[in-house]
Amino acid sequence: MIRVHGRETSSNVQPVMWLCAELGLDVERFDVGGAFGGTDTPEFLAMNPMGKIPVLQDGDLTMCESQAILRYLASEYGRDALWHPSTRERAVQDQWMEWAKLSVAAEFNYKVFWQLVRTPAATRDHALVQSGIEAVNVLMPMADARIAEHGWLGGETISLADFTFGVQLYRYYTVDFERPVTPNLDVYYARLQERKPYRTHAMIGYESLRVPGA
Ligand SMILES: N[C@@H](CCC(=O)N[C@@H](CS)C(=O)NCC(=O)O)C(=O)O
Repeated sequence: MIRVHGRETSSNVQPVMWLCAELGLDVERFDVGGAFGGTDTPEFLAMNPMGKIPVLQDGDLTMCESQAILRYLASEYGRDALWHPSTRERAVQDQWMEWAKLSVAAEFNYKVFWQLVRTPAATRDHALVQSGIEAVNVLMPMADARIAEHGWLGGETISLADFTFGVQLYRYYTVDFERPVTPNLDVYYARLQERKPYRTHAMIGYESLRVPGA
């Protein structure tokens, strides 16, 4: 039995839970982090000295960092296409997986979403929101073009790149701001929603994260 430590509202926990469900793995998840607390106990810090979620336990393996966890799970339990056995094919999947984290999540999640939902309007950094939106206006059309050409972000089949990227789309499409026109991305998001594991683990409401006055 795999154990995942982390609240379901965490955008770093969600891709891990979504992947576990897609792979049919038996998982027990523990509510840790945010309002649940528990990330500063000696027991938790022994698992992750950074005090961050998610933490994965699989037998005698304990690890953190969501991207590394996804790679581990796909390598250990995955179907080939998710994390391709060919180095060259995998390199492209990996590139887009990192792009989704280091560009899309950094700009959308940590600037737009964080400021609009997790920061009171009175202390909101409007310049930061604007810079995030400007970046999103470049990044999402890039994803749109990539999906139009290949069907999925990492290539012709669903891969880990789609887990890192796709998990951000529920927030992206539901937070109130003006989005660029991306017809192929819209269809891709609709396709993701046909997958039960995606609906269950990536479409998690975030009202419990909203701060008063946001
Ligand atoms: N690079 C790490 C980032 C982990 C991270 O920042 N997790 C956040 C939640 S999304 C966290 O632990 N925040 C403190 C908390 O929820 O209490 C990863 O990808 O796993």
